[in-house]
Amino acid sequence: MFMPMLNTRLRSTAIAALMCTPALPAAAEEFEILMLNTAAENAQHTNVFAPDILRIQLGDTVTFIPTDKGHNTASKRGMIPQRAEPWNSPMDEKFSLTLTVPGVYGYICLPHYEMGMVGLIIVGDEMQNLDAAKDARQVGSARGAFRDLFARAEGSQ
Ligand SMILES: [Cu+2]
Repeated sequence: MFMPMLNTRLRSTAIAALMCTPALPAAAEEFEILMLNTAAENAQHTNVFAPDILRIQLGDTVTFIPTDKGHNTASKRGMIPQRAEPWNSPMDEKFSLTLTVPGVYGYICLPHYEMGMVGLIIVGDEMQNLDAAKDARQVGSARGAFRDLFARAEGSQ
């Protein structure tokens, strides 16, 4: 007799607590980018970041994972928003970034940049520095690799 009443009361307390929760902005999320010797879906595609395009919200954290050896991650000069901090991670180490400036971030693997090991992180909904990032000077296979990433990023807006 007593127990069902208690349960009912607990349940309504929980519902009341849910209803009183103010609308907060979505909590910051965590993402991972793998540094790989070969792409999972195509063994011909060597030295890749996976995913090579990542869309996140302001304040989210991205961790680069050294799944395979011989890679790092570094922001590319001219390819990050003006107030954003550049980065250059140690080789073969896990490396986390919390991105708090909206825009496009172009980054590279230093040893494999000219072979086209590059990636894009898009923070927020507006790619305010897109034109500047597209105009950045590239060398070797990085030129085509970034062109492909920008085309895909703009195509999936
Ligand atoms: Cu690499």
